Amino acid sequence: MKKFNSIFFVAIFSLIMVSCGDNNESKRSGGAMASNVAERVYVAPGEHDEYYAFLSGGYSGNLTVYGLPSGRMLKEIPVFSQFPTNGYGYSEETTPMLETSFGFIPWGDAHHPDISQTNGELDGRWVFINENNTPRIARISLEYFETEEIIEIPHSAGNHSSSFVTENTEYVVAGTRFSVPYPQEDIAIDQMKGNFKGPLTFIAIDDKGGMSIDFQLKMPGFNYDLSHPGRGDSHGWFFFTTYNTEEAHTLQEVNASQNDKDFIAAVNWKKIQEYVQNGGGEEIDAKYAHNVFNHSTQTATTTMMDKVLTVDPRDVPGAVYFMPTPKSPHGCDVDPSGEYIIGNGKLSTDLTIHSFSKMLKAIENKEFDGDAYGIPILNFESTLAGVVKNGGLGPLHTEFDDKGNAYTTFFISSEVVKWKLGTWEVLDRQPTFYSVGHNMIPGGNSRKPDGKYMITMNKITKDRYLPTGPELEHSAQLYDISGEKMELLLDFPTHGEPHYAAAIHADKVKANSKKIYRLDENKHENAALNESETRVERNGNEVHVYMTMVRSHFAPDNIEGIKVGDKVYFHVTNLEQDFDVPHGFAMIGANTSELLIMPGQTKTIIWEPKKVGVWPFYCTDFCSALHQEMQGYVRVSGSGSNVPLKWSLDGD
Ligand code: RUQ
Ligand code: CUA
Repeated sequence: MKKFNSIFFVAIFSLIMVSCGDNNESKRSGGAMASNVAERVYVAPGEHDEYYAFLSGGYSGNLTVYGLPSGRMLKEIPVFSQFPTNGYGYSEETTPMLETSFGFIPWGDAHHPDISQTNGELDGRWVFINENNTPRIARISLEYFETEEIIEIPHSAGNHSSSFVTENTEYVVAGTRFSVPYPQEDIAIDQMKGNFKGPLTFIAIDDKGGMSIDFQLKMPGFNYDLSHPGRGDSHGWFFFTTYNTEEAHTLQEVNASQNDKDFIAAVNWKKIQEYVQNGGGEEIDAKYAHNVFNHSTQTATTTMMDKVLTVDPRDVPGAVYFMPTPKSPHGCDVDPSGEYIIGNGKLSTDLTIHSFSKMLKAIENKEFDGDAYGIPILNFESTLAGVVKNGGLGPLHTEFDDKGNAYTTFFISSEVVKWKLGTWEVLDRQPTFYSVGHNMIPGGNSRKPDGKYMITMNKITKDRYLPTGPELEHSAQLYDISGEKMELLLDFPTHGEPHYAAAIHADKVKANSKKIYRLDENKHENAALNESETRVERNGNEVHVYMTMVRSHFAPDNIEGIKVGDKVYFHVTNLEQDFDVPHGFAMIGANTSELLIMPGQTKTIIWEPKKVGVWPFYCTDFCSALHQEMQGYVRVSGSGSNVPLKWSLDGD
């Protein structure tokens, strides 16, 4: 019977994949319809898109910025992975951003971007995104479109039910997907049940965006898959889906699907906040990195933290409840009013919708069906608002528009289904190509969603584009959702695997977008702010080159007296103060990436010359008609040589 379940789903899945493939041919009709659709996504040359969309880069570790409706990729922002394009994670200034308690980690698996909010509306200050593998949360500035801060989440494993933001950006939440010993210890894996825990971490955000772990809630050892904050009346609560409440430690595809219902955990974080503000909780050891990029010194620093406050939910009565939710729910979505909490039971065809107001009543009336590890389980019927019947197969995620409709993705039946909040009737369904994971409506996780566009992020690309060998990029699709029926407008390839995205009207961001780094604000300790400050200094076998760049030369551009075995630091400052005039710096044989340096910015790389000779360096970014002339030489002598240290530009 156990085996039958998984075989059954594989069979359905393959059937559907085949039929999707067939459908696709007939969808490719051209003609008048197609040109009308094309106009609606067409952004003429020189025109700007209406929305910024931030797509998770998944296993690229990064965040990509797209314009909607055009689907044009505007930028890739490095977050958790080294990025040779601009030297992030390679330059001396940025390597601290990738420090962790496990040491330097050059890669991450990014999942759920979420935009900061004020009064339940997107405010366009920051994007937060979680790293799943080595649990971390990053904050990206929407002035610089750069990663400013990364905090590691201790005691967590598979940081997946993250990084969702409360209505006034009080907290960003990071929940563990894998239950683990808490704190970690050496224990037999089959001792999991009852011994492992599922910590949920609440990270406080200050008004400059600064992140600090306020507390960790020591929940039972279930898998916490996704989460969303309450809003409106339910502001102050946070909801998490769980699966593997069976606490199975092996063959989870079968063993974690035994219980008919898992839970949505409802967490009253305001109550816990009060509890810890009054001295509640216990400080325990925890080693985690907190990395902050300072825009004034243009340098990141790492602080290793060693304590975290842990709260046992049983010590805060009334703070945590479980709502039974059928069939291993994945997505956990809260509608714009804050009244409905939607559980997407991924092994089901139905959606379960809980009511926040009924939940409060059930709590008041103590309508419990026992408890799990001391946490009350609310009676299923008591919190149930309704069921969307036969939505599709394999529901994953739900987003909302501004007209009281919800849009749920179905992975197995490869479609997105529109249904009405309150009546639960299915209004429309459209195929996705293929096997959609998340969908996203701009503002969909806020009180004020936009009702114009939706994108779906699909897991399988197959035949949608020209074939590019076995490995394909994933794919997003843009739908017009302003009418009664959803209408597919556009396919566009994405980068990595986009788990979730967040989008915001461009007007809320573009005016604040920085154009340059101001030289008069450059407090980098190794900056040369004009050519007269350039120099080369030797300290033992360490050599520091303080260099500038401006169209179209380096100062200095000739350096002699470097020896094999030296460690040469190039501290390079771009003196330009015009928008969009970066210069690059690349040194032959350097065991690192180039530097791409923005106007007013200073960056550093290390070069350890290994061979005697005269070695060139050059600018990597075509910056002027004389870009090819933007180059220089370093003379490298033998390790015992006494060639004097000397540097020059045009003989000076
Ligand atoms: S997940 S396809 Cu990482 Cu958000 Cu649901
Ligand atoms: Cu500077 Cu090319």
